[in-house]
Amino acid sequence: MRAPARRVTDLSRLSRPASGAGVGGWGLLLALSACAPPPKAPPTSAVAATKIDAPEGAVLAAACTPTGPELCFNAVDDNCNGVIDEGCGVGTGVLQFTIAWAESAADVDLVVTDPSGARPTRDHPVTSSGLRLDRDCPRPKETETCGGQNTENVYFEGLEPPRGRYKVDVRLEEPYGARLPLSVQLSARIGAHTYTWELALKEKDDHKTFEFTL
Ligand SMILES: [Ca+2]
Ligand SMILES: [Ca+2]
Ligand SMILES: [Ca+2]
Repeated sequence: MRAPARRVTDLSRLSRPASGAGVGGWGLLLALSACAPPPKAPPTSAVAATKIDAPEGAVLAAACTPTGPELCFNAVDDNCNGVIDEGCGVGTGVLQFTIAWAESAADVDLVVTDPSGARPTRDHPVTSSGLRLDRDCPRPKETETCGGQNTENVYFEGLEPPRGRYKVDVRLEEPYGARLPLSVQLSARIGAHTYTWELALKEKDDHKTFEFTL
């Protein structure tokens, strides 16, 4: 992947007039200021993960195999376009993390922690950095937003996620009698790359963690 070209203007190279500069010097500076283009927003730099620590015992799906049209709420990029569960009303961005599991009774939690240690929760669904907890199921029918599926989704709302270490934790909150080990699909979209793992959670509070650095 090629990083977009960066245009950097080093303002420190523009020399200031000496204190004794004459009117001509100031006039030149004013003329330069009048012609200078307005300051631009910084370019959106490439978002790519380094130092990836995969979940223990999980196997990374090395290549995406298109299996047909995108299916909703299965945490799989079925059509291999790099976006997970698009067209399903699920939020996505330069960072997106999605889990799904088939055993309907169990409750699994997806907890994403940003480099400052902040994490979106049900009570505070957006961190100050812009990570949003977008789907959080299962939950009571009246507040359910997952079409009856077991899925959770967290994504970054802006274009420039903070740099540093991220932690993505998948925890079996409560099996509620589900068959164990519980199989959970985890997909992570980081910039132009999508990673998919199949996790096996053995008992209540068992969890798998995936870490990376931006
Ligand atoms: Ca897709
Ligand atoms: Ca899908
Ligand atoms: Ca949950």
